[in-house]
Amino acid sequence: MLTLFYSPGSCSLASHIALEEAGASYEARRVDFSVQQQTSADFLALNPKGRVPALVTDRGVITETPAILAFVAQSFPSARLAPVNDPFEFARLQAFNSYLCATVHVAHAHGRRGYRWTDDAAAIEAMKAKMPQTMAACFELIETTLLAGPWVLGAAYSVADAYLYTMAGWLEADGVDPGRFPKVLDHRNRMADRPAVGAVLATLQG
Ligand SMILES: N[C@@H](CCC(=O)N[C@@H](CS)C(=O)NCC(=O)O)C(=O)O
Repeated sequence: MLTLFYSPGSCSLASHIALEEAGASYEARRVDFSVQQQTSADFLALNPKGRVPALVTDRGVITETPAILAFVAQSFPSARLAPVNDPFEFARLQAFNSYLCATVHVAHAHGRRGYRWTDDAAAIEAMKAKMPQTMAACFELIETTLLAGPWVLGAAYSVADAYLYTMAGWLEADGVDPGRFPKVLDHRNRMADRPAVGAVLATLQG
């Protein structure tokens, strides 16, 4: 049995969708950010990083979205969520997921969590002001170069699609018009039609 610790609206959505697409048997447990549950002693004992997602497995806890996505894809090969037997294609998947994790997510975090990088109030405001521009630049690259189409890797759907869907869902709140990125928008709409995505979103609203 797997247990996913998540928070609605966060990057944990990608792991949640991947588990659902995999047909995994899992429990989803909400971490309540409104009461800073991610910094509670109980949660820090589970994930000392104080972040979601965290996936509890029978061999230990996995953190970091790209690691969780690769674990889910490799654990449920019949779901075909990654090119697990092709080292080059798997590296392409990891490169895309790493870009989302290390560059796009960090750009997004500058908008609301600037305190991670500085205590200077003016610098925090400057990071917040710059964030829509850096997010737009990231999505320009995704639109023109990284998103092969129709799915991230090309013809085959993969866990990278769940991850892109998650971050593309942040564009409006980040002050970026998704209409600037027709391929990304089309991808987002097709993702929303997938039964697994609908099932996860229904549980988050309930
Ligand atoms: N690199 C991590 C980032 C995890 C992360 O920053 N999660 C955010 C939600 S999107 C979080 O838990 N934030 C809580 C906080 O900063 O207190 C990953 O990709 O899983």
